Amino acid sequence: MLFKTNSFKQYYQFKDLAVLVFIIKDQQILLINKLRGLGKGKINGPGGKVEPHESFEQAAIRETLEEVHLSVTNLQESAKLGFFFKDGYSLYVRVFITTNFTGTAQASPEAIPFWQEIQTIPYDAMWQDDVLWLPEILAGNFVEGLFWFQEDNMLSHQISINP
Ligand code: 6U4
Repeated sequence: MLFKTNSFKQYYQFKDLAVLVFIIKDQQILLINKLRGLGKGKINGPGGKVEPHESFEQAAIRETLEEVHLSVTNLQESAKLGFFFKDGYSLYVRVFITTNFTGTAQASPEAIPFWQEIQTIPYDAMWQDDVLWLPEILAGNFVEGLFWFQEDNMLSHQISINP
């Protein structure tokens, strides 16, 4: 499948499609300790791969419910990210932000959720790219980014930030 990243005006092919969801409440953000899958052991937002015949938004709602038992609505698409790994794996991720949810965050076999002050997001425990784009989308900007990784190490990146 091919996707166009508008700012970079090139086509790329991705092995998998995925989503990330960041829920904001007052000055806090819902983060997870990821217990399995890609990025196991890191802190991230709820998310995961898009299933066949599912939209990105449907995947975002499903993954958030499965991983932290919260029902989210009014998802705002905030970033489109492409990740290319040296071993040939590639992942296209759409990132959503919302302030609308119901329920109480609860752990699952995939994630331990916790509320974190936005001012003290633990970027050192997250994927290396997160510090480049998460502050931007939290400030209301839209981000498109391409990132090249060797396992956990970011080798290079291109990023476009749009108000
Ligand atoms: P399985 O076990 O395949 O069902 P699933 O939850 O569907 O798991 P998972 O967790 O492997 O899929 O999906 C990948 C997740 O990792 C997505 O939420 C995006 C996230 N991710 C991968 N690379 C990332 C990176 N460099 N920066 C980032 N999130 C990344 O912030």
